[in-house]
Amino acid sequence: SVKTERHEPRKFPDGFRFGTATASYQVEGAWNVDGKSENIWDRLSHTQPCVINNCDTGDVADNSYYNYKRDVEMMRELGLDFYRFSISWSRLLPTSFPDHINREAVHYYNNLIDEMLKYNIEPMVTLYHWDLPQKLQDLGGWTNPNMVDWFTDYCRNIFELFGDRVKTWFTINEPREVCYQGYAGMSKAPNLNISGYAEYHCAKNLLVSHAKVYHMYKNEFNKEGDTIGIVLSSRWCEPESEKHVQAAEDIFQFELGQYAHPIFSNTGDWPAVMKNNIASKSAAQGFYRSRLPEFTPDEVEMVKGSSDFFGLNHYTTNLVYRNESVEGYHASPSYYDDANAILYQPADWVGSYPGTTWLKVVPWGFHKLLNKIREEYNNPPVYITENGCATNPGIMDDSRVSYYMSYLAAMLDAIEEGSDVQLYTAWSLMDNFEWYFGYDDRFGLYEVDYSVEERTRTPRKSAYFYKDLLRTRTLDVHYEPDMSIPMEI
Ligand code: GBH
Repeated sequence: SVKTERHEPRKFPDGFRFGTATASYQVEGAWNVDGKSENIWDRLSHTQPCVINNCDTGDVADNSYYNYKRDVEMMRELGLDFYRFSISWSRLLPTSFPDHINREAVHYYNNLIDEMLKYNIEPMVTLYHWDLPQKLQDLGGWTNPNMVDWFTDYCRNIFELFGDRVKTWFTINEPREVCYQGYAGMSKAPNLNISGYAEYHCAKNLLVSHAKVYHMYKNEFNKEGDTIGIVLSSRWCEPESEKHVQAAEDIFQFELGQYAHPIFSNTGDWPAVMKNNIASKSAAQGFYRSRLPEFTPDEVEMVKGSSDFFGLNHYTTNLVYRNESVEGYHASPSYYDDANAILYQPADWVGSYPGTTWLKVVPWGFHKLLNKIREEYNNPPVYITENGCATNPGIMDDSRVSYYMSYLAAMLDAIEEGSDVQLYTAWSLMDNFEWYFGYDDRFGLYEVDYSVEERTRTPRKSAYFYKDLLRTRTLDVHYEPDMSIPMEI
């Protein structure tokens, strides 16, 4: 049983670190400034604008390209140990390739990094957070095996330019969202809708790309104390009842295991249930070979162990069941048909904000997920690289404060039971472009005013809470911030 209802103040382990995160397309703006070229989100938001709420775009976003000093000031107000941000490929390498390095982009990221270092805030860099150069998408994007070289070249440039000052690297943010939502589905750019096929090729190339970059870094750039790894997303999948335990296990292997098993298991390679299900479904559907591409033995070895930590983005939980009546029926290829499980959230589960329908507040799911990662993958060091929830605009975000309290408590429960969680990252420092949800869903500790050019940032109640949490290194679920005192550094 899972206990999250403890009321005494609880101290975080010594050396535990706290930060916040953002991503380039979600905050930078300046989409066509100083030589930046077009990426897949520019293309999507300009050519199919109204698939995004209010036809919003990231053209200006939080204008962090110009506001970076204020961003670092907020980090200082909060007392962050680190800040996780991503680099825009199409800004740094406008041709996509290393034949032209954009000096203005180098200048911007240098300024941001140096401003953080000046105040002892560690810059943590995500190399890829979804904004692929459009030109590479035209060449097939992550389904093209040449991406391995292209991504490696791009990362080599970043390591050469910023590696003297950055110690913590994230190769790819949420491969599952890249491949499933972008290639199989239609809820992220490039919006391909080729399920049961594209996502598996994307996944393979992406894992091999990640591993190549990992080994390049370790062999050529690594400094004392550096870590580099991948960021995986996972909801917790809870069986609807005893009868559906296997369905929940299968969906865990399809969703998280697809990326975690090749890297973190002892054997490497895809999870067995993926190989078996996709091979048999493919045969029944008339394919000459499995829709799941194979790794060569060398690739299995290269990918296995290629992450110094288990980067985890976690937000919510779903229930899972298997519909026995469709067993044996081979629908047209699709990822969830391959997985043979159905996910949903009961209507009476508490949400954080009505617009964000996918995000129900289920802290015990976080605890169970951390336990499962500990058991399944040999208790790896875990970095919580994102966690948070959305609210309406407004400063009094009590639901966010209680979300953070309950999820942090669940994390502490798992740590007490032996999970090696080493850092925690709140998503997000400030409101930003929330992909298909545009600027409707507000994830920020700071509110951003999109009606003014300055994109003024104002601390919410949750910012006061987070600041105090970081100061005391203690979780007190009865804490009430005193908002009459202005945020000070
Ligand atoms: C993260 O993804 C992203 O890394 C970050 O950029 C983003 O701003 C943040 O979350 C907040 O959304 O409609 O049921 O298919 C989180 C993982 C998984 C969340 C898919 C949205 C859609 C669920 N995402 N999910 S559903």
